[in-house]
Amino acid sequence: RRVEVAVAGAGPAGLVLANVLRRAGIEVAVWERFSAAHLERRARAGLLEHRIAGYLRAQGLATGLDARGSRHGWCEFACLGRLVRVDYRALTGGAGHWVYPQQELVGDLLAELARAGGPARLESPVLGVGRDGTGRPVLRVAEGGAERTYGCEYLVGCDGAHGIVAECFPPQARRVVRRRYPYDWLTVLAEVSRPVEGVRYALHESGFAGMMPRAGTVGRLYLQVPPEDDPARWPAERVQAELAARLRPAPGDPRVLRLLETGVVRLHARVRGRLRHGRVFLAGDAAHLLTPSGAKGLNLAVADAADLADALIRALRRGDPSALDGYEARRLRETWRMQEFSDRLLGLLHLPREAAEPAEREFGLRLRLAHLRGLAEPGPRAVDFARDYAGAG
Ligand code: RFL
Repeated sequence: RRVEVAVAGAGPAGLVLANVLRRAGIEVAVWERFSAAHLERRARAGLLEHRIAGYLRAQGLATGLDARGSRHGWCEFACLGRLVRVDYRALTGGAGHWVYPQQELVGDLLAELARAGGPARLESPVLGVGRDGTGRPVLRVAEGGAERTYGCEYLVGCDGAHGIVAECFPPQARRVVRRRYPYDWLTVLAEVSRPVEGVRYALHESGFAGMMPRAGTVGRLYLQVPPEDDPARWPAERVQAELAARLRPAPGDPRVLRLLETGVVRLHARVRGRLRHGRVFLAGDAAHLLTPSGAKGLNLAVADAADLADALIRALRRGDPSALDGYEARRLRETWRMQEFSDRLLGLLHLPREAAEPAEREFGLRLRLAHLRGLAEPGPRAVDFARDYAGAG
């Protein structure tokens, strides 16, 4: 059994890649370990950058986004009783976000792929990767209870942060650089009293809290907790009280009514040194992991897929591998740009661990408030931040 391009993982990266390749007439197959029901329930990201929405639209993959997504273009920072609003859509001349839950995008992309005649092979995990005598990748997959082998011209690992494709790289190409941040976030999906219209970041002496829009009256909330804290120490009432204390909703602001889902994000970031080994490529979270601070992970995953789709089409249809040869360098450059921004934003949102005394904590907050005010006033500093935040290049 053979396909031209084999894709491991039906997340946003794998599904965008497969859809675009199929539209170009390339024979592509996607293997995914979970069922459609599981993928369409898995709530994660929800903010799509302007350029990513534009790309999906240009590829004919934005019908659901255009029908059910909403636009969003400002964020605000609560600090020392002040609220500083950054209208990044205005500052960038129109580069706002689209609010559209990741699981709905994944559902749309699965449906589009099926419509294009090549449905994803769900509940079919990739078990291992090898090479044939010509150096072409060979996959071992479990399909319908049987183990099968497929050969391909190119294999792309879009199998997320714990994927196995990257593990087939030789040890020297498996190097990863990483940072563990000295805090974690409780992450909560909650029913809120009214739709969240913009992102709110709260800088507070007890720690950071955040609220991001999702569909309708569902919000994504974040609460800084000490690293490796036990989630059992955070019952719903404590989470709600702490969110209210840090976010300080004014009358008319969305209030948390009910917690729907609670988890912990261990805040770390990492980047793989190599995104390519021979005919095997990595894209999305399989290649790099960002903290959720700047809402970049999903966008970077789709941007990787867009770049790689274009490069594979050139290689397979025009016999020109030059774009594939530059893939790793282009994506690493972009990844580090996003990592730098996410790291900068985290530094702004969290007080340093050394600031233990109240006076030091207040000093840290006052510095941050001064900085935030600079981001809200028209000028080069504000425009730079807005462009980074909106992914406007
Ligand atoms: P995914 O979405 O993890 O998809 C990988 C897929 O591969 C499958 N898989 C396998 N399939 C077959 N065989 C195997 N051996 C396999 N191993 C794994 C998995 O089942 C899965 O379906 O990776 P992808 O496509 O690279 O997409 C990345 C994004 O999902 C991720 O970056 C974002 O969700 C990150 N993220 C956010 N990003 C944003 O841009 N904005 C946000 O607001 C935002 N919020 C978040 C987030 C991630 C969160 N998580 C994961 C904790 C909020 C949360 C809570």
